[in-house]
Amino acid sequence: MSKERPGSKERLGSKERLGSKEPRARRLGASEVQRLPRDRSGKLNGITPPTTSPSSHLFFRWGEAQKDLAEQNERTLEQIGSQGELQDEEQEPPELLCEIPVAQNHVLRMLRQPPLGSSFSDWGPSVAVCDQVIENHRSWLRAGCRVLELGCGIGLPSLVCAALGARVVATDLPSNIEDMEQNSAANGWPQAVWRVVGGGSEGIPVTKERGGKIEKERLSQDALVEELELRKELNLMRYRRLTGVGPKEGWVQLVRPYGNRPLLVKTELRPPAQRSHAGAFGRGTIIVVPLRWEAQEALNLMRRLDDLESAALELSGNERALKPVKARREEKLIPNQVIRPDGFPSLADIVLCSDCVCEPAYGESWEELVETIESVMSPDGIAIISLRRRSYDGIERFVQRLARNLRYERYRHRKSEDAGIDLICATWPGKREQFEDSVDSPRCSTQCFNTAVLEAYKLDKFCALARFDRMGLLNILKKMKKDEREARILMLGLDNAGKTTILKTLSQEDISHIMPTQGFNIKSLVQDGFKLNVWDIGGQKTIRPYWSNYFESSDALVYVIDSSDRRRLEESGQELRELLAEDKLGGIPLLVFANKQDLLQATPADEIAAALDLASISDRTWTIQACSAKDGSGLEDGMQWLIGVINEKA
Ligand SMILES: Nc1nc2c(ncn2[C@@H]2O[C@H](COP(=O)(O)OP(=O)(O)OP(=O)(O)O)[C@@H](O)[C@H]2O)c(=O)[nH]1
Ligand SMILES: [Mg+2]
Repeated sequence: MSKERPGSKERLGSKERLGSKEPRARRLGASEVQRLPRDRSGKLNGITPPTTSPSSHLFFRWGEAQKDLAEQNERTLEQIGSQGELQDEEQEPPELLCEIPVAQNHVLRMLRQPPLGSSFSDWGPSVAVCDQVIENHRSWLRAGCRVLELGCGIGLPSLVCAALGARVVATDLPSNIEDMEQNSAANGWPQAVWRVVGGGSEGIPVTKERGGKIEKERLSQDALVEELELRKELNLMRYRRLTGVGPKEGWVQLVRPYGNRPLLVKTELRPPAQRSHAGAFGRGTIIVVPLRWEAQEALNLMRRLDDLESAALELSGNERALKPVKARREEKLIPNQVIRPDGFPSLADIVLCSDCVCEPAYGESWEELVETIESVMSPDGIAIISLRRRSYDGIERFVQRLARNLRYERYRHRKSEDAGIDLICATWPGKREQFEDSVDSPRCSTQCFNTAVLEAYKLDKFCALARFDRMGLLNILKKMKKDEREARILMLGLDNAGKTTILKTLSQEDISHIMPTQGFNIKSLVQDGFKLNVWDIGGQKTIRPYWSNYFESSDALVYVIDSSDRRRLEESGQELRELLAEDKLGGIPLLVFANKQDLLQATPADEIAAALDLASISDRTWTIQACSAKDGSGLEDGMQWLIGVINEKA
């Protein structure tokens, strides 16, 4: 099985780019390779990087558990062999990989159809992950939880989870994604899906044979179909219907012969998962998507999936299919524990990752791997990670990084009869657990605590925020010992006012791709030897109720107004008045930024001051500063003023 295949070194290179982001995730440089220990003949000593997969097709079949297994296996293998879908004459016979009891009297048989000459043989890490997830989280899978596999390769864990009912997102680098796409398609999770967009209310015409007679029944508008054969030059496609109504299979035209209007368009939508009931088994979904290990990108992916899933549910008219799971999970999360405004994506309940840490092959890409896991793992989710031990593998450093924010259990995987695999199950720490400990502990300096918080909270990661219940967060803020020359600045204002842009401009970061803030951003700005920890909180209406969580221990309030938006001036003034009436913000200096002054229609700062009746504020020092976050004007002046008044107060 494990013949080394020519060219497998090149293939290694493609997985090595997992999470590639200069300079960390990279192949070792020539000089570093030279420094690695070698034997007398000059060969690298003891380094055995993972063999990444050449194509391998995985199938699964349901079977009856009570039947004679040997006989059953033989029959299943024969069935696969006779399908002839993916094999030619010379191909190796299919091979039974594993059997998993999944429901009453049912086993799932995972089979592999190796393409000619394929050498992939290191199943241990994937099997270890499957084992763990099935043993401990089968009910989650069957309830349709969301699973994200990172670096999926040929995707054994993804297929197993989807077969049990989970909504799976299998990800790998763009260059590695083909194997998984083929495996998904071979198992009935089509990846080439089209949606009927033409034909009006009657739908589009279908023929049974190519060029044959038009059927009576049409393919309904919005139906999702799987592409079986595409003949673009003939403007024809053979399809299998996945949702909607109409003939199950047939030929359709892609665009209307006159006028060129499309009748079908390719889509990322997938038919919704069917949840399973006790004793039965469901059928999940698999979406295969390229993903580099990068926190924000992964979070964006989650958001996109939410949209796709709800669109698919709507189209299938089966909106209730997933609601019960969601409702139950959210009920558990909401009461005063976590802050997840509407519009925040549902994160991954289970994150899977097999054999993706090996420094000789992938460099330090584990750093991005951990960041990605942190950004997508739901507050009560779990990450299951298998690690094949190799020389100089970097696994200890990976685990140390993981432990910075996550709690984990680690053990040797014995079931795979392979002593060289570690399994890690990581979760967010329980309420307060980790961070309060670290604040109280003499071993941990404030400095270290600050870094941990900043690490966890960079970007707009609500999943990280969700780790604290309210009290937890407030206690932490109270306990943070403040340096005399350090101040905590709270920056608020309506959505779209320009808060995040101001923060980024002040810290000289790129402002061309700013998204509405879903959680908050913290930045430490150093000015005149003074450190300003600025908290920029999202201003959308759904997030405003959470502003009060951040009032504690603030030294100043910066309130940002979009001067170009006269219509919302009243709303902005109302929010400001409410803030000024808050006890916890009592007496602290107020800086109002009249932002977007670079726009022609901007209202001048003095008019805004008059409209907001700032002159009536008598319980604190305040000022209004005209500024533009776009060109930076006025920002420094505002901050100078702020430092001046905070210093005076101190
Ligand atoms: N012309 C101009 N546009 C600006 C200025 N400041 C911000 N913008 C734009 O206003 C939009 C909103 O900016 P953000 O910084 O995201 O606003 P925000 O207050 O952080 O919004 P939320 O995160 O939703 O609370 C972006 O498109 C910015 O490019 C400015 O000074 N001039
Ligand atoms: Mg913002």
